[in-house]
Amino acid sequence: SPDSNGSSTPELEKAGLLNKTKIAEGGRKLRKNWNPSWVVLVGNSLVFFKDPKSQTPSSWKPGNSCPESSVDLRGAQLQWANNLSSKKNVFKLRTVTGNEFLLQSETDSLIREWFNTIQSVIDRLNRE
Ligand code: I3S
Repeated sequence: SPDSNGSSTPELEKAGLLNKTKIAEGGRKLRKNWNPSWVVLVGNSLVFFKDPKSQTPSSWKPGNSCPESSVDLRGAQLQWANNLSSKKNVFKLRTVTGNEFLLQSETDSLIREWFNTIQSVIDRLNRE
């Protein structure tokens, strides 16, 4: 919806620290490289930031750091993927372009919240 500047600011749905690895690019398998990532769900996108050290969910503002990459959630698929890792609490996100990411947290409730929130955005986009 239009903000006070008259422009449209997408809603910040969620932000937090997750472990992330990209496992495919355009359908081509990649070698895993797990790293902590500051993950922000805003509008129709999941945005990944490096250097999450100084971040907290309440202090994060769009524009105060440079995104590493961004994922369009339209048509994306989400599934639990504990079969794809020795880590617990892993899910896989696959984009329409065939990019695949694993996201993980040691905290059960936290990863479930992320899964449900991302799925609800995907569902909303599927209804549009
Ligand atoms: O699925 P994989 O190949 O067993 O994944 C593990 C490896 O990628 C490993 O890296 P190297 O093979 O370069 O040493 C990573 O360090 C592990 O974290 C990967 O497995 P997990 O189970 O953590 O997703």
